[in-house]
Amino acid sequence: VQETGFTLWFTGLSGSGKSTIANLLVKRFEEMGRYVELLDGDEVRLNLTKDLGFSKEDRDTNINRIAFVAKLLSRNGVIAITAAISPYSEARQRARGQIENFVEVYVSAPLKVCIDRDVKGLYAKALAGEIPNFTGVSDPYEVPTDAEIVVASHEQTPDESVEFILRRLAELELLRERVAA
Ligand code: ADX
Repeated sequence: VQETGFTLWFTGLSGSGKSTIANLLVKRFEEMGRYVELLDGDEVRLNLTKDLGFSKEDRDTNINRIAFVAKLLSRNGVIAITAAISPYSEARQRARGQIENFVEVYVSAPLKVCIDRDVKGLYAKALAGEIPNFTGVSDPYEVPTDAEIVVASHEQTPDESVEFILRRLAELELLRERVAA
């Protein structure tokens, strides 16, 4: 029996914790014996979308390509997890429209928290004007209004976010059994 595939579409500012939570989820799904593939923003940009920059047009193309791959995977029983900023709601809506079991996960963290974390040191550069069109600083981030799941990464640990997401997926009947917290 093939399991139900779905796409967990993470969205959130750079440094909000998308990749951290997504990587923990990959482990959990593997432990459940599921096929899972993570399309992480940075890794995708090194491969599938190496030709793209950060204009709105390029970001939209980036999202469209990720959505296409996620669609192919999840319709074959795989859990596809995407973790790109995906700042534009229209592009996210397009992805939602073409993927059957689409679950949007908004990792909400105030910009100030992401700036303070500055995991990659990019906010400092963006604030100094060294990186143009930086999301949250000099480029928009359109906050999701219809995300199935919202996790506040400044108010809970990554593990707590993971448990919350797994519970929500059980409620949405995308995971067969309820996972104990
Ligand atoms: S998206 O907008 O197209 O979804 P994506 O997640 O692939 O973005 O890439 C974002 C990552 O690229 C950031 O986490 C950061 O490491 C890096 N980056 C480089 N330049 C920018 C920029 N101008 N805006 C946002 N992120 C940038």
